Amino acid sequence: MTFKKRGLMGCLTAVATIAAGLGAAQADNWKYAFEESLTEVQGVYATKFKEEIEKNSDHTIQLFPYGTLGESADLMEQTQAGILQFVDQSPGFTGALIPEAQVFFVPYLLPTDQEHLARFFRESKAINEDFKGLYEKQGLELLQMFPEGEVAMTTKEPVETCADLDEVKFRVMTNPLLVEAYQAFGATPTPLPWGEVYGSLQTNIIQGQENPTFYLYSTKLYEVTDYITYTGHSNFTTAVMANKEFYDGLSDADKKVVQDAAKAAFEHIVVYQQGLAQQELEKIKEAKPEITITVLNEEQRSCFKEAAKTVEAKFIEMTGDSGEAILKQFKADLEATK
Ligand code: 6CS
Repeated sequence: MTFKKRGLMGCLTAVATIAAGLGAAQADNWKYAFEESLTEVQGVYATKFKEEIEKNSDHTIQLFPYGTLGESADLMEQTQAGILQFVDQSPGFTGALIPEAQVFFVPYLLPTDQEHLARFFRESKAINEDFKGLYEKQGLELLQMFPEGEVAMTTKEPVETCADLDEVKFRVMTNPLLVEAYQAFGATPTPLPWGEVYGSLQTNIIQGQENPTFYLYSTKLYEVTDYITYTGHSNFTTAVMANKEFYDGLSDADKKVVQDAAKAAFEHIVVYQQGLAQQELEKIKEAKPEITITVLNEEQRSCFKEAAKTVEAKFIEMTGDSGEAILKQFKADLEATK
């Protein structure tokens, strides 16, 4: 081989090496923040998502549970700025950003039956198609929405009807429609970030709040309230999303890995939650035997159901045609997945 030939071969080898390098996926570390601890529902979802991504790609996921990067509003800012690649944020905190996501706070819209809910979240056009466009407008790629369980009210005094909420300062997430809902229920709604809830109950700044049963136990809310009341008016929903610019920049193969991981984590979380509320309620009773747990009957629920009509009208007033279309699709999807 002449020197000239060896030179050409060398060049070709170098070009081939660079080309192979470009073709191979780069292993990245992606940051994913959520609003709960690692062992709570959002944490269990995030852990499964991480496992799936790391099993099916060279990428790694770094998880940031609640408290490590600030409150929910901070997590959203960091995701929109591209500091975080993934975030789990409940529509309870996304209301001002995506008003249509407040549809989850129209009372008695979602069923309490967990199997029906799972089918709805899996198959709903509103959830899986319509909401995607609304999140996109805010620089977010919606990956998955999922339920976290029926919401219960916890208070310092018994609640058997709307009249019992009179003069009760009731903490809600920072969501305008949730404020409307508790106003319609007769309470004095008090929007607060999560970090202020336990202390505000302890110091009597507020006298009530709502959350799913597992969270009442894991965050020890039963220590600072004496009554747990199931009115059946709401199911806690959350949403996992990616920064859109980041997501759009992924290869098709990586997009598939992300989508598949989101779906696998959804199926995992549905099974994980079977019986969870009842189990955690038993633990609350064990920790605080004197707690009063009440499931309101139909008659007791009637004033809350009546109030729901006002809240639904308010939702349409706040969101216009776009919200009305989502609401209509929601109802159709709920009917279709019964
Ligand atoms: O009430 C809240 O603010 C919180 N509740 C739950 C179930 N998850 C996170 C959220 O911050």
